[in-house]
Amino acid sequence: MQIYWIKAQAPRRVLALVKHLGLAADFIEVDLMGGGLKAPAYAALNPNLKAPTLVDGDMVLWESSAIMAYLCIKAGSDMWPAHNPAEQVQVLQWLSWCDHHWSPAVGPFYFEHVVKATFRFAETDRSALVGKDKELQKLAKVLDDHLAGRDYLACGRLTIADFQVASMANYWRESEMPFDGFPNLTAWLERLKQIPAWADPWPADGQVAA
Ligand SMILES: N[C@@H](CCC(=O)N[C@@H](CS)C(=O)NCC(=O)O)C(=O)O
Repeated sequence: MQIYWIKAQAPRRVLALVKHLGLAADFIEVDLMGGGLKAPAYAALNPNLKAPTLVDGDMVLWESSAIMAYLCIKAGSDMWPAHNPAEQVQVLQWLSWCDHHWSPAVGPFYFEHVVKATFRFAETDRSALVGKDKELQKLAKVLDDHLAGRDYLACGRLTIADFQVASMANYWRESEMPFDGFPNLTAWLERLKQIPAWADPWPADGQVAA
């Protein structure tokens, strides 16, 4: 099994899960700044020209949530409750909420402070974030209220919903995300950081895509 990745939040979910589940994989880093996502060989795997991508024999899969579900099925992990429809819809609810609401709100903060610094292509521009606090705080309240009295988002245990929703917000302090008034949300983010694979998901060694 091969996982193509760059040092960014969507691959982070997948890399953390592979490590957490103890699955064997070859990790292939794609050179984002060198145009690796647009290289014909990579584009043939992932026509979105994004990472992550999983290749497992004949199976080629993109979208981190789908890849995470695949990995759980492969490992027999209930972090994706493949055999429990009532639980599955709980997880789906958060995966969908993340992609359609949370990511667009949290993404600009993550992009300005983390993506630009990681790939060193521009300076943080705080003016791009003016006025974006309001929507982010509206959604942060949804999370914070839900997490009152709960350790995890769904099913009363760690699931792929936690990795999906936490991936950009993990960097909330350095990204200056306005979460100070949301103690359940920040406690959950800190709780996840106690999971070794979540705290350090990046492969220690691996290949670079040709
Ligand atoms: N919805 C996709 C998002 C994929 C995505 O946007 N990946 C980003 C990294 S977080 C990427 O490849 N960005 C490079 C680019 O857009 O050039 C998923 O969850 O896998």
